[in-house]
Amino acid sequence: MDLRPGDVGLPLSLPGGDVRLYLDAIPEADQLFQKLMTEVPWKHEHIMLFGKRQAMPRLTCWMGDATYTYSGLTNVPAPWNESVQRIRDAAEEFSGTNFNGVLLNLYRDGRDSMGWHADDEATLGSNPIIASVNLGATRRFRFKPKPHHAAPTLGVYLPHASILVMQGATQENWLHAVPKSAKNIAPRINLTFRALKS
Ligand SMILES: O=C(O)CCC(=O)C(=O)O
Ligand SMILES: [Mn+2]
Repeated sequence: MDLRPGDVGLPLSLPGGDVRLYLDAIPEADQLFQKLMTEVPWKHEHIMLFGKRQAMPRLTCWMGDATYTYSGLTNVPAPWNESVQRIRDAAEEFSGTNFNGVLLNLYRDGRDSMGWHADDEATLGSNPIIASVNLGATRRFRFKPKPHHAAPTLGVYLPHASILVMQGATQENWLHAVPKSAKNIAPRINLTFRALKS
């Protein structure tokens, strides 16, 4: 069965959260992946961690209508790119919401990663809807309850052309991460579409 926009998606069992996975949700995903690899102005940013300046373990790009601050980094937006806009159309259809920005991450190989965090910046408002689009290599995505919630950790593999929609109180109750892998993993691009409040 193919899931269509408007379908519920495969719900993940996350108490106090609402997460759904849609498979094969991006038309022409192979081509779009290749285009994003070359067309996006990828940057290798540095952040301050425990008082030390450290290179982020991935390449990033913020695209959207407004400046976005996360992890102490103020990101001036790159202009919308046509391929990203096509992916945004699919993300909007499946999540039933409109987005005005997207954070793109390029995981060059298994050594690239993203640490535990929640997408809970004030500018996203309460109970934000985030549509996370996956292109390229499959990576393991993990959820961990915030300390006051005693629930098991959950891992899900996110394949090429899938969309993971996180909504409801997911960001309030859960952290998520993309761990490093010792395996030889090909590049992966993830796009998290967000709606910033003005
Ligand atoms: O790469 C991913 O699947 C997650 C990215 C993410 O959590 C973020 O950009 O906030
Ligand atoms: Mn996130």
